[in-house]
Amino acid sequence: MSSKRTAFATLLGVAALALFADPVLAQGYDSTTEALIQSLNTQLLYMAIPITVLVEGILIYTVWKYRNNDDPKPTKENRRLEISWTIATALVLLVVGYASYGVMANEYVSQASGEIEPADSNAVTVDVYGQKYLWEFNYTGQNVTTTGTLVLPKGQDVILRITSRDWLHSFHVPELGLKQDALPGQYETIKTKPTETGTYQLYCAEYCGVGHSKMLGEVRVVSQQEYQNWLDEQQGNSSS
Ligand SMILES: [Cu+2]
Repeated sequence: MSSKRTAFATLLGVAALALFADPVLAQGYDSTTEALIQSLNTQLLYMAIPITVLVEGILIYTVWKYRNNDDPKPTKENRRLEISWTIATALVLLVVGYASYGVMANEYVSQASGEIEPADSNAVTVDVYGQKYLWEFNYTGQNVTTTGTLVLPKGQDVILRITSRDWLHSFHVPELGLKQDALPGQYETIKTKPTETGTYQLYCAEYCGVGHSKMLGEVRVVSQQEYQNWLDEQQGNSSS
């Protein structure tokens, strides 16, 4: 019994650790969105590993112990054991639910679909159009439109309003933790904040026709100053 208790205590300890781990350790991540998703992934992994080891350990032990048993008997009722594993399971599920909700409900992970935030004046807002077989970016209020390359400033909130000009596409930048379907006739909103400069691959993640595999783009995250210069340059070009 005491070894079982130790196992359950270990499980609970891990659960408690996961509960108090900071979900927004943005260091080493390329965006707030990626930080949230990856840290949730890590927390769930740290919970799943001991559970897997425990279950597989009991399985292997049982198979080995009763390998020569020609007269198997059903398990007798063991109320303490049953109560223990019911409580342990409930706690594990509660922690998974709590940790997941904290991330899924975060504004950097789930924006209400179609919700527009013009009041969020600090954010860079870009309308993203998917079409066979390219991505177009329209910077709200800046009179700047680009194709294939999305330039964003580091350390500033970004709101992407994603839609499609023909049929289904999906805006997917794995390294920034961004993925959102592009649907004709409606806007889906992503909010994020890039935290590292760099160039990130953009894919279409919804099979959309013969050119699907070439429906690529690039997200370039640059410093605030570089972004401002780039914007001025684009505006200079478009007015000439
Ligand atoms: Cu596509």
